[in-house]
Amino acid sequence: MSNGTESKLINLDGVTLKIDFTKIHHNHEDLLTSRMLPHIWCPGCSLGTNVQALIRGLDMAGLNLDKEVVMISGIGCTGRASGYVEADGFHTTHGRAIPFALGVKLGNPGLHVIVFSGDGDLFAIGGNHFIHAARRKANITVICVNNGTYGLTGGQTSPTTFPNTVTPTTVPSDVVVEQPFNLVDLALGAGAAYVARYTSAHYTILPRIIKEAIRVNEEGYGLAFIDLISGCPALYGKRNGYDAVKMVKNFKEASVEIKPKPDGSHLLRKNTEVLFEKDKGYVRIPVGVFRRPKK
Ligand SMILES: Cc1ncc(C[n+]2csc(CCOP(=O)(O)OP(=O)(O)O)c2C)c(N)n1
Ligand code: SF4
Ligand SMILES: [Mg+2]
Repeated sequence: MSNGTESKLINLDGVTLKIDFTKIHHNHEDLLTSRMLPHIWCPGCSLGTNVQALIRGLDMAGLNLDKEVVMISGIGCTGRASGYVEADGFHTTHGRAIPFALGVKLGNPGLHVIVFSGDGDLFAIGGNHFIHAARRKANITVICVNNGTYGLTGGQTSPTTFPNTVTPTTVPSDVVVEQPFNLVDLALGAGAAYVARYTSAHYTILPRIIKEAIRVNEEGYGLAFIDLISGCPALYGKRNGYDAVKMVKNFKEASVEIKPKPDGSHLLRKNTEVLFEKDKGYVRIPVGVFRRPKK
C-alpha cells in the first residue's frame, strides 16, 4: 500500500515503528483507500482479514468499485471499513447503515450497495431496520462482522455476546441469562433471500460467498445476508483468555459445514445455532449457505 508521499511513526503496543508507505504494497492496492491509512484497528483484529475477503469478493464479482459500488457502515470498529474501500461510501450514524443503504438503492437501483457493519450496529440499535429490509426484499448485501461485542466503545455486551463471558457490562448469570441472537435464524425468519455464515478463518471461501450474495441482489431476489463470525482479540478476547491466534484456531476447529437437506432440516434452529462454552470458547459453529433463492 502506498500513499506516495511520506513515512509515518506508528506505535504498536509501546514499540514505535517508522513505516515508509512508499515501499509497502498490497496486491489489491487499487481497491483500498491509501490516504486513510494507517487504519485504526488493533493488531490481530479479524477486521483486516474481513476487509481483505470483502475486496477480493468485489473484485471476483467483476465490479468497478469507482462506478458501481457504494459501501455503507454504521458506527463501530467495523464501521471504519467503508472508508478503507476505494468506492463511494457512507460512514453513517450508529444503527442507521440500512436506512442509508435503502436510500442509495432507491435513488439509483443500478448500484451495488454493500452494508458492512458490526453486530451491535446492525442488531442492537439497528435491529429494526434489518428485519424490515429483509421482509421488504431490499436488494442490498448486508455483511455483519459479528465479534460478539461493542468493540469500539470498550468491549461491552452486544446482542450476540454469549452468557458467562467476561465483559464490562456482563449481567451475572445467576440473576438473568441473556441468550444471544442466532443471526442466521433471525435472517431466515425475517425473509432474507440469501443467508450464509462463515468465520474470519474462512478467508478463501468468503470472496466467493460475497460474490454470490451480490448476484442475488443483481437478480432481484432480495436481501443477501452474511453472518461473519469474527474476533475482537484486544477486548473481548483478552478478557476471556483468547489471543488472536487462539481465536482463529478456535474458529477453524469449531466450524461444521452444513449441507442443505431436501427436507429443510438444515434450517431448524438447533442446526443453525452457534454453541459457546465458558473456558472452551466456540464448540460448534454451523457454517455454509443456509438459503439460496429458488430459481
Ligand atoms: C446513538 C448512539 N448510541 C451509542 C453510540 C456508541 N457506540 C458507538 S459504536 C457502538 C457499538 C459498536 O459495536 P459493533 O457495531 O458491534 O461494532 P464493533 O466495534 O464491534 O466492530 C456504540 C454503542 C453511538 N455512537 N451512537
Ligand atoms: S477493539 Fe476489538 S474489534 Fe475493535 S479494532 Fe480492536 S480488536 Fe478489533
Ligand atoms: Mg461488534
